[in-house]
Amino acid sequence: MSIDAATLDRLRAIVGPHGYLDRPSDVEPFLVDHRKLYHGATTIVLRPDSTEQVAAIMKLCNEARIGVVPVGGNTSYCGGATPSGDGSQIVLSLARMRRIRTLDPANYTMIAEAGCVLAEIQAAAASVDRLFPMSLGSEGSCQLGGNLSTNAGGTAVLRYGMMRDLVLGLEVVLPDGRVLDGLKPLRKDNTGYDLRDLFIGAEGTLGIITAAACKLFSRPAWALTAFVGVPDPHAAVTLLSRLRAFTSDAVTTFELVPRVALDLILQHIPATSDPLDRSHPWYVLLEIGMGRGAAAARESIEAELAVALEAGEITDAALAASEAQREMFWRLRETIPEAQSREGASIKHDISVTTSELPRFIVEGAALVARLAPGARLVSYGHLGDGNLHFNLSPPRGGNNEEFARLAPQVNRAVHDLVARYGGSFSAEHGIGQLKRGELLRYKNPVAIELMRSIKQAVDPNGIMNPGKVL
Ligand code: S2G
Ligand code: ZN
Repeated sequence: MSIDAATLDRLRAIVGPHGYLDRPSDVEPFLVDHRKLYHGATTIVLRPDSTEQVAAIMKLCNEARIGVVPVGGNTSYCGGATPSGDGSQIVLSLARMRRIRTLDPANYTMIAEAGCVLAEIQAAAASVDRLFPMSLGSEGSCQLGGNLSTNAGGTAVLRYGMMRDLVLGLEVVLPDGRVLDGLKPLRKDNTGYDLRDLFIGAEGTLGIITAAACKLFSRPAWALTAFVGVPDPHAAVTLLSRLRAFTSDAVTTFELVPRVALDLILQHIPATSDPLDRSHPWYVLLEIGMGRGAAAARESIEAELAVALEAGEITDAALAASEAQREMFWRLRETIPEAQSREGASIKHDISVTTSELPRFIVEGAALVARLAPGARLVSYGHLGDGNLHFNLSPPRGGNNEEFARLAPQVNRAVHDLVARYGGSFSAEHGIGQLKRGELLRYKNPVAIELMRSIKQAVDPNGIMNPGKVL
């Protein structure tokens, strides 16, 4: 069911000759998701360069009942920005809306448009000696609008929170074309329901985020970055508490890395090496950042790590002595997804439980997957400080990829059921998209589902916003 020619002409007229793609080769990249799980179809990718153009597009599509699939950098993990296969939907890319509208260092805020690549946002903040702390592997291509629509996490959540915590206000185009201007960069504005939070994490199913008032933070004058060996996740949790207490919560990053992940990286990622001279079962990449006034703290933190060594919480430690070494430590964490995909198929889980329960979950989860996928390698890594693990499996060494991948539904169900028994979440940071709609119905509180459905009906009564995603 394709879109009629007259409507397509009206859509092209709204954005102008540079504002759309309709040659198959130009459209192709928008039809497949980051993990290549889904392949859709569309006649046209619209690339508006203003909120007014987005509003006119939405008004027209709402009247014509045409589904609209918003897309940013297309780096999501759940197929949230891929159109259906029947060609009935249009794709709306925010990529041309990439202005930094205001920078206000004294107010520690900036207003930026949805198409800004995350790295551009970070650079704009740095240009006025401020920090926009969202940091994740895809920061060179993911866009602010997509980060907001998926409530992205990344590796600094422990100290600064997720996207939801980094934004003061949004500009959103509603399905009928009205513009919700909520861009006041105020930390305090208690005037009615918090409509901003409705759209953050909604994955484009309620409206199109076109700009955001972002919080900025002080840039740390120095960072202590360490890659430490730990005996087990329990010791890592104890170490985290020690360092949070010692630095009064200046721990920015605390990422758990199992030895099997390090082996995959050393095997698949060029120019990497093991920073420690012995092999350890588990590692933590940690980073602490402080200001000029706390320069002396660096030595006392290093002394505290020695105390942790005495206490058996760490078994060895490498402290970055240069920016190059710091980047090398980070590469050992950020390239895990790439190393895993080079190794073959992976059965993925993006789960969270309380940090205190996480070590016990890992032991129980490992026993579970050993039963269900004998010989598979458990690559359980990630944001320990957030209780968020990427509890991923790689095939047995030399195993058959297709045979292994066929185990995914059964393994996913068993792991998610275990997570539910721990009172955890089956999707900690990657959202629902189209991949996890079944899990949402299975695990989410039914009253929450009813309320989400009522909100969806109220805001998008014609169901044109990113159809088939989330609900
Ligand atoms: C991360 C990647 C997800 C995965 O923190 O690198 O979000 O399953 C992840 O590898
Ligand atoms: Zn992650």
